[in-house]
Amino acid sequence: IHPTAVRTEHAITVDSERTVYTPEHITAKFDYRAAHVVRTPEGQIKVTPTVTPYEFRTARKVQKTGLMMIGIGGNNGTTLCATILANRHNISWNTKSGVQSPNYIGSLLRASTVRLGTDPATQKDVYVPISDMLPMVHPNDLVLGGWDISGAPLDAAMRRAEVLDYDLQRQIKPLMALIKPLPSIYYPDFIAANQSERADNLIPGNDKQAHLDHIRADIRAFKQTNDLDRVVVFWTANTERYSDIIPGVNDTADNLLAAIKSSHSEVSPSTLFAVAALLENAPFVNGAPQNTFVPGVIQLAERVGGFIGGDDLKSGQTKLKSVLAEFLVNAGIKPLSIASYNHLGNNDGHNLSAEAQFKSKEISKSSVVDDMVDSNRLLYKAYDPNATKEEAKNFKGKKGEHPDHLVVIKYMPAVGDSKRAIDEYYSEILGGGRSTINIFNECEDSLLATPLILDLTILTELLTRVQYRAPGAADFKQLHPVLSLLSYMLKAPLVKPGTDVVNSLNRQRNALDQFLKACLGLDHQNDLLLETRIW
Ligand code: NAI
Ligand code: DG6
Repeated sequence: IHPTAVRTEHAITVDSERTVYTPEHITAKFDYRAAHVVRTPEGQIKVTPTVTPYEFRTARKVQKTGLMMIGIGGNNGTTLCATILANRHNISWNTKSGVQSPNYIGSLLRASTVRLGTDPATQKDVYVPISDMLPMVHPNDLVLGGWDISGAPLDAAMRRAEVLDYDLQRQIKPLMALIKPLPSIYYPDFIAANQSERADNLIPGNDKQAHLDHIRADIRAFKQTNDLDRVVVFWTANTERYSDIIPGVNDTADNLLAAIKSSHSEVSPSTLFAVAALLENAPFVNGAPQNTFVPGVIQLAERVGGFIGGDDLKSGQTKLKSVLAEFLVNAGIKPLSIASYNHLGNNDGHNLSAEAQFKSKEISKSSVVDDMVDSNRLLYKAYDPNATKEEAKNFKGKKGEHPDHLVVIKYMPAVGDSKRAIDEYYSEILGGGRSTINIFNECEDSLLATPLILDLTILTELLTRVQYRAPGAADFKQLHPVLSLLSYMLKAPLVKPGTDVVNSLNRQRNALDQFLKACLGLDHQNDLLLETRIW
């Protein structure tokens, strides 16, 4: 499905000798200010401010971009395609409460703003859409395609998903019918057995090398047929079970490529897609929780200079948790337990009703408070091998003291895509007191997830066009292959090996804002608001 034209507009210009515009690039000097913190043997903390001058260079031409989704026939895939088509063709629809126009609400890039600075005349803050910060793909311009083990064309798949209003489905049906999922790879062992009845659109055989070659050819053909500059490959298929990490099989890039050649049983479909994408110079994003990015994939990405991002879309319950847990810990309140239940009735819920697939989701949903707990050793004791039994009674192994954290997901067909999530935060307050916060959150799962897929795709395309030059370096370089700047939209962010994960939603958002500003040579506009504090 083709968009009509590729846009070129870009609204913001920075007026500074440190930011240079040419027809091809925006090049900006940026001083990265940080601090080195050292604990002396006497227990003192010594802080040394640091300033490192970097340069960022962003190619101005937005690439004509295709989005190839694995699982395009699922709830997310069909909702995303219908949303883009409705926006592109300006299709409004009747609902019981009136006429609804298409929009991109829920997209950080298309529906949220960033504070640029202050208007000197009015002293008022000036906010702009994030999408105006740098040239970015407009979602309406994405060329859509992908694979599904279910061969239903997207009009039928959309009906099966039961997400969109009838009147939208009715109008969009002819356009959706034009999108037919490409046959895909199905290794039944990796997803729930209850998915087998929809698996009717398969690449034949069991030869994993042949499967890899097939997927690579699909990506090349899609790129060529649609005359694309860039393809982003996106896993929005069923959650898989974790793959075992086996030395000699998936621990290095070479071992993984050899394991594919010998059709080793532990190479999952998602890992195979990731390898295919990397070998075709297509960034790969994992919207589900399984460990697609086995060490061999990360090494391959580093070797070929490809881009990867993941894992698992952070849409509702976990997004709220990454705000609330931080709020409590930063307020000096100590969560003792977090209990998260949800039930849902869509096909994702059906797949997650199997133990191994639930386990993958449980892991990604559980890791989200770890860094907040680690940040406050006043409230939570660090692991100490010499602690007494009494002192260590709340230790969760090497994690040290940590709140109890329970995640439960149940399949409830009747509620369809409308997920019900219940959370209890039980915390210690002053003098041994207790505070309990209960949250009941009801949301249409795929309507929250779809804008995240768009944001991840659009940011990924942008990040392929940004290069940096470190002090003293002769040339500009691309960013590290692991795109941790995508963390805001992801439950268990993949980060550069050896670096820490940041789960706090506020910090993730700040990092993104600051990065976009750095590309324009703007210092981060912080909340000091000095002019409002002084005479
Ligand atoms: P879904 O079950 O409706 O769609 C998944 C699609 O993947 C199905 O059409 C299925 O036939 C297809 N599929 C399975 N294995 C495949 C393979 N090897 N190759 C190609 N297609 C394959 O699920 P939904 O709701 O669209 O979610 C998709 C994924 O995103 C799930 O893994 C889910 O856990 C994850 N996710 C969803 C969120 C949401 O709010 N909807 C949020 C966070 C993550
Ligand atoms: C139930 O937890 C199904 C899941 O796929 C979630 O809907 C999805 O992962 C979104 O999770 P959260 O925690 O961000 O709402």
